[in-house]
Amino acid sequence: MDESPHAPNRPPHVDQPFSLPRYAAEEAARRVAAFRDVMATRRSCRFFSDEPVPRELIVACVDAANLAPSGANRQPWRFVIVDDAVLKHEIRRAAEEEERVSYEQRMPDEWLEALHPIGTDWRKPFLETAPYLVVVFRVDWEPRAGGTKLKSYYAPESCGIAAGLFLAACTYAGLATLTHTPSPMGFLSTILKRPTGEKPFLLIPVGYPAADAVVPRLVKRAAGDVMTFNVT
Ligand code: IYR
Repeated sequence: MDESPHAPNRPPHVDQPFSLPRYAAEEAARRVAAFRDVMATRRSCRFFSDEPVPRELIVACVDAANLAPSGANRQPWRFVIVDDAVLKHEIRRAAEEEERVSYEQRMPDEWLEALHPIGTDWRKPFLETAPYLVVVFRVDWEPRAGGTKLKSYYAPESCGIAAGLFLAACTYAGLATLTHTPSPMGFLSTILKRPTGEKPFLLIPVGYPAADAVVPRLVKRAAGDVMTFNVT
């Protein structure tokens, strides 16, 4: 009998067969380029249409994001979808209160200068215009029976990957997104009544861009400038 070369590292319960579709090199390159072209349409949008978006579409995007790899497969993210006008209003009010202090007192000049090309300020009307505010919470631990805590591993990395997949899924569906980080974001835990083991990670307004939406003329660095093979 042939012994698999993997056998020594393979515990008996790791037994589900795994394979992937194999593409010819040209077909693989075409597929990547098509994905890249979809992602190139994504811009951080601050001007949303109030046109409604079906809830099923957001659910489908979360379903895709939820496939992200995570530390020990704990899936340490929760996606809280806000489409209630009263909650959106409360979130806008609280975010603008923090952002006003940040822009006027907390952010050093160097940071404000870095943001100047983006054109942001403390006003966040998109928090009420966008049909959805998707708030990603990072789960640091989950309460377990008997008062113990089930710990997450690599929660920030895991949430970052899940949020990235969510943005990609929205983009693929033709939905505009913004990665908004009102700071500090503790107010989201209060308003959305989240348990203590969860911390707000990212606030993502989602919807269609307004007909007159504009974005800054940003230039992305070429991939070759952010990549290197082996030692430089
Ligand atoms: N959180 C603030 C400031 C801000 C910070 C960075 I870094 C940005 O890329 C954009 C904005 C805000 O949302 O306005």
